[in-house]
Order: sequence, then structure tokens, then C-alpha cells
Amino acid sequence: MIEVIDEVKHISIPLYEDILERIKSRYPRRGGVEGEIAKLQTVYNTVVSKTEDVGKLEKILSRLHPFYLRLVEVEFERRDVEEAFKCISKARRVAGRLWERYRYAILASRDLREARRVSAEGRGRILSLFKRCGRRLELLRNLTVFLQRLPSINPEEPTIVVAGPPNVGKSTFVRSVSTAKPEVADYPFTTKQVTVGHRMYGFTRVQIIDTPGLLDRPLEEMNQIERRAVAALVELNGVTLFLVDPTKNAYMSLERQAKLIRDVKAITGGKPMYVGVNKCDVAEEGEIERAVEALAKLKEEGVVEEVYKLSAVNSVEASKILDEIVKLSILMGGGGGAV
Ligand SMILES: Nc1nc2c(ncn2[C@@H]2O[C@H](COP(=O)(O)OP(=O)(O)O)[C@@H](O)[C@H]2O)c(=O)[nH]1
Ligand SMILES: [Mg+2]
Repeated sequence: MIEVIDEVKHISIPLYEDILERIKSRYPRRGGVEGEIAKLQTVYNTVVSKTEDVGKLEKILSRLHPFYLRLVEVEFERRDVEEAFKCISKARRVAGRLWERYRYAILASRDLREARRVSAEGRGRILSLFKRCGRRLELLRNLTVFLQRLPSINPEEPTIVVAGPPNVGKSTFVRSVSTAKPEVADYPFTTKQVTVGHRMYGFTRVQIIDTPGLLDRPLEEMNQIERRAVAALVELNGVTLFLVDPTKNAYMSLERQAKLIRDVKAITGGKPMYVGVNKCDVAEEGEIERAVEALAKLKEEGVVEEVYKLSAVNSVEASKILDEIVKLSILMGGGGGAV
């Protein structure tokens, strides 16, 4: 599935102006009737070759994983995209017919003057087909750039989504447990970046991603766009690890963090959820105990599977907890993604 996203890196959709530029740069200087046919052919060949990738883009979209599709749907209306494809494929079809028809008409002209007039008319008609699709080409160009910039999250890989309030240590955790240097990328519609790391379990690669400031507040406080962006996260194949900050410097109170756990459980469509009480290296004993107690209740209620204590800066400790979660949820095939 990730190959689909790789394929999109090779796609290039022109604007109408780009098509014109290309034609100008290739215009034949030949004269006579032959020259008129060559001009018409240049226009026809260029519109066809420049819009070749539109069909490829359409195929890519039809094979896109729901995770990516959800992200696309935040920004682009499905109907607009479909109409854009229709507009361009129709223009290509009609251009083929016009090219045939006008080529014969040029050959059948009585003199060079008529050949010039017919050729100019044919070129104008072919170009206007694509000029009319100008806005659609722009839409498809934007869509392509959007797909090319998507963070390299592989929706088919078993995934640990790391959630929690700002500053709790999500990115630190991903860096700590990753075997290779994690990738940092922009996530659409947020100002925040997402860190994507990996860890191998035998032949199984597990993906660990921190969430880009999306799973840190209840659904009621999100706008429509944020909700759709969250809906994409739900399409990922895995479980949630929610980090809690027990210290007095925490971004939000323990009570609010506990409430957020319930919210995130609901937002993520009930995916299995694990909780890590983070920053245990600096938190006071009393703070840790208070957090563990509050969370034990959530475990009793079945909202969370398990509660761990850790400090994400300690990569041995962080990795041990990840191993545990992977063993429980992914390698056992329970709840999370089957491998
Ligand atoms: N002492 C301590 N600091 C931590 C720990 N985990 C994260 N931090 C620090 O907390 C701050 C926020 O961490 P970050 O990973 O950026 O949080 P995020 O906003 O949830 O991604 C950084 O200064 C980290 O170094 C931890 O286990 N112990
Ligand atoms: Mg972060």
C-alpha cells in the first residue's frame, strides 16, 4: 500500500499555462502545409503527453488506503476531484478526434492560406478544451502535492499511536524506542509535526508515531477539520499508548488527563489503550502514586488495558514497556493489528 504513496512522487500534473509554455518551446519553424500539420501535431502531442499522469493519479486514488483517503477528504471534496478527472479525460478524447479531423482538413485545403486558417482553428479548439479544465488541473496539481507531502506513515504496519497532552513526552518516547532515527514530518491540517519511528520484532516491523496535537483535547473542542484528521488516525492498524504527566508542571491536571483518556478511547474508536505514567525520574513518589491510583480505576472499568510507570528519556525503560505492549496486543493478535 505504501507503494501507492511512492508512485505519487513521480506524478506531475501541469497547469494550463505549463502546457502553453511547453508548446511554445517546441513549436516547429517549418513552413508550408507540412509546417501547418506539424504545428497542429505539436499542440496535440503536447496536451496528451503533459496530461498523461492524470490517469495515473486517478488509478492511485482508487487504490489509496482509507487512512490516506480520509486525509484527502479533509481538504478535497470527492465530487470536485471526480469532475476534474472527467473534464480532463474528456478533453483528451475530444482532442484526439479534433487532431484527426483537422489534419485531413489541412491536407484537403485548396491553398496555403486556407491550410493556415484551418490549422489555427484546430489548434485553438484543442487548446480551449484544456483551458476550460484549467481550474481542474490546478485542483489535481494541489492534490498531487498534498499526497507527496503526506508523512510516511504506513497504514498497514502494526502501529502504536502515542497520545497525551502537550509536553508529556510523546516525541521523546518515539525517539527512545526507535531502532533507527525517527522521521519528523508535517501532518496535514495541524501546525504540529509528527514523529514516526520503527522497531523490529523478529520479522515484524512496528511503527510508533506521536500524534500531532490532535489527541490532546476532547472531541467537542475540535473543529470539523481536526475531527476529520482524527478520523484518519482511527484507520491505522493498532493500539494507543496514552502518556500521563504526573508532575506539578504538567500541562493539565491529573483529573483532566484522566478525562482525556476516556475521550481518546472514544475518539480512537475503542482501540485497545495502554497508559504510561511518564517522567517517573523527576516526579515525586506521591505524585506517581496518585496518578497510578486514578488510572487503576480506568483499568477496572475496562477503559484501559494496562498501566505502566516509566520515564521516556530512559530508552531501556521505554523500550521494555513498548515490548510489553507489542507482546500483549500485536504479536498475540489481540485487539490490535494482526501480523
Ligand atoms: N525528566 C524527564 N523529562 C522528560 C521525560 N520525557 C520527556 N521529557 C521532557 O519533556 C519535554 C517535552 O517532551 P516532548 O517529547 O517534546 O513532549 P511531547 O509534546 O509530548 O512530544 C522535553 O523537554 C523532554 O525532554 C522523562 O521521562 N523525564
Ligand atoms: Mg511532540
